[in-house]
Amino acid sequence: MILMRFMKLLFVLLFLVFQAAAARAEDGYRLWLRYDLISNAAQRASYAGKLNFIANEYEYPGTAAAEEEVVRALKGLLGKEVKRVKKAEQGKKGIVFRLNAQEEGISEEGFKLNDQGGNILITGKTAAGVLYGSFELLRKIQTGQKIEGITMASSPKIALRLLNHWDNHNGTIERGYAGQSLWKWYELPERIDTRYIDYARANASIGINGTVVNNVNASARFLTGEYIGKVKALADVFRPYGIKVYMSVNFASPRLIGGLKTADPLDEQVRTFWKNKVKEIYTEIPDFGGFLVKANSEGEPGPMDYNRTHADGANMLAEALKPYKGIVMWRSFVYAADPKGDRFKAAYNEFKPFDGQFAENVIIQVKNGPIDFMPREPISPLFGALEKTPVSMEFQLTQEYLGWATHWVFEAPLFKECLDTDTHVKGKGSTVSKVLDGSVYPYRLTSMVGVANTGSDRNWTGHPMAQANWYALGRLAWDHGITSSEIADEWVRMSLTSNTPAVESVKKLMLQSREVYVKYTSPMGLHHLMGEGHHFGPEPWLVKAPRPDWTALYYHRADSSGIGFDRTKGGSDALGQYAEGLRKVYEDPEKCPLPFLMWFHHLSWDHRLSSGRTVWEEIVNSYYTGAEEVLKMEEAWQKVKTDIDPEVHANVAARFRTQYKEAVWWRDACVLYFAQQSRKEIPSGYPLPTRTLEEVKKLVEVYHVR
Ligand code: GCW
Repeated sequence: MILMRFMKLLFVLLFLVFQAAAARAEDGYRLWLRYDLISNAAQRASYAGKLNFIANEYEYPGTAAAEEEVVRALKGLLGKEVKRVKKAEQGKKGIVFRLNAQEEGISEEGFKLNDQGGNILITGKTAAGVLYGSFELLRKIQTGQKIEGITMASSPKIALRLLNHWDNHNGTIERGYAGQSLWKWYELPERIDTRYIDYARANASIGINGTVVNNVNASARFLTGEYIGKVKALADVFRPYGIKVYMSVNFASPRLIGGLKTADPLDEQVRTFWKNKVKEIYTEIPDFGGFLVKANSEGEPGPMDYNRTHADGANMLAEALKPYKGIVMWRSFVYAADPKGDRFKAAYNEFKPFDGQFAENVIIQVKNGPIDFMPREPISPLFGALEKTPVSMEFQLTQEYLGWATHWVFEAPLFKECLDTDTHVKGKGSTVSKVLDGSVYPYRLTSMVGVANTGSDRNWTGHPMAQANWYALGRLAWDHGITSSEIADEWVRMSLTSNTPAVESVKKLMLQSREVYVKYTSPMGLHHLMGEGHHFGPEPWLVKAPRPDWTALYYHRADSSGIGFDRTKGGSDALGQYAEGLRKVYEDPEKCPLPFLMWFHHLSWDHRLSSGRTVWEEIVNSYYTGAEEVLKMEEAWQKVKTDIDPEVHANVAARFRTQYKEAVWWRDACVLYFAQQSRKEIPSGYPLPTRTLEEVKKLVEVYHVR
């Protein structure tokens, strides 16, 4: 009898434990759209009282996705089925959709949220506007904000808000650290993975309205009928979520798949090839967005192979796309191998002369910095330099140079640092944001893109915290005025916890994470110190590579006399590419902000800085404190353990251990190498590395990245 009772009790206990585990089990798949039951009963009841129905009187075309999302979200958050009705119910409160093409005060994709006699009215000029308004309302509920009396209008500041996937047809992802490609090309077009829908929902929730599905190092295969059919299948899934598809194209396609002998953009047959191709695409995908092109860069074909210009190439494609309102996104990431030159200057030099010569449906896509997604770069001088040609911002979400998927780097502060930089091209206040949104020059097209960090990993981004970078890109493309802290706040509340002290702790970690990474990898503006090819870990000693500007020495120029790249007038004069106001910020080594110093100046190791330390001391201090701060971050993470789902918590905790190990690797490598170059000792007070430089150099083999 007693045994029976005991067994029963044990059973009940086990059941409860399992249930609790199931309720909490979180693998990160749901991203920031978790929609778990609001745990505060009073708050839940308060929302529930205001959200009894969703009225969609005319079943406005295209609003089904929004309606389904609201129903699904409220079911989770409030634990109740919200009724779908035609007309607002008398005596009850609910949500009302309104689509009004004539609505004033918002743009095509904008929305209004208004409390109207207790009902929440979501107004859009288009179905996309209603969708974005719905997600905004849900975000307010997810983050515990008041919806009573709400009155707001919001329109995106940037028109084209895109992800760029560097996904290949064989399922691999260039610089992808979260598994294989999301796109299962071998299953398409017949089988639609439900994940494509969740991908679209996630994007729509942050306002992303386009996706380039394939790598800029493009296979011509994507332009075959077979692949156009596969891309069409994706386009059909994404359309209800306001997302257009775009493709990267290989400039040599007329030769590679068109049976022509040339891809010369001025050749009539080549032009006809592209016109026919574009027609074929639009027959399948009537709202196709356009082409992204990496031409004459890192071995990719381009118009210069035929002694033509970027403008010739871009305009030829633009002409083919124009009848369908398609666009060309032509990348400025070009740099000829010039051992005597400065790669910093290449893009500006190649594109500035063509300002005004590009067709009206061409936009030049520029990476945030002049080199290549380094942990910290000054802005590309092309921002503000092209007056008559629209310029787009390309950020990198995938952490190629930011520690892959094991280092926690919240990128919003990096994005904001760049967006808030004043180009001074039209006097004070001509920030990069204002250049991009067309308020400095009246650009016909505006765009901001992120190189995606998504992959087939269950949690999408490998590092669970890297989801926040995807989130940040969307939010900033919609409104570059939001702060990093606001973005972090929303994201943490929706993705991790609503317990305010824990939210604050995690936010703090997020907001410091990028600076910490910079400290232990690239202090004071040192750049391009990473391993060759794989771009992982430190290799400051790299002096030989297929191209001089792929070595580290090219950039840091460290020898016994000093360190840093002189880009002043006396050096490469890259600073001459900035407007005077910005040039002045960096030009004087005594006034140049320390985080950018080595980008612009070559200084002696003993040069005394505003911090009171010498250059050498500052560098050493940065590497040591950066690595130590990783440990402190890890400790702070342990303190929020009870507030975070155990699976996610353990995942991040484990990645911290890798991050620390690699931070110490960076520290030892750089400190030992620069000690050798400078012939200086590591100042007292810092523990000496326990290994020699030669030992550290071998570590890259241990990590199996070669
Ligand atoms: O950062 C470099 C990457 C390449 C990439 C290139 C580019 C897609 O190492 O992998 O190629 O930039 O942006 O084109």
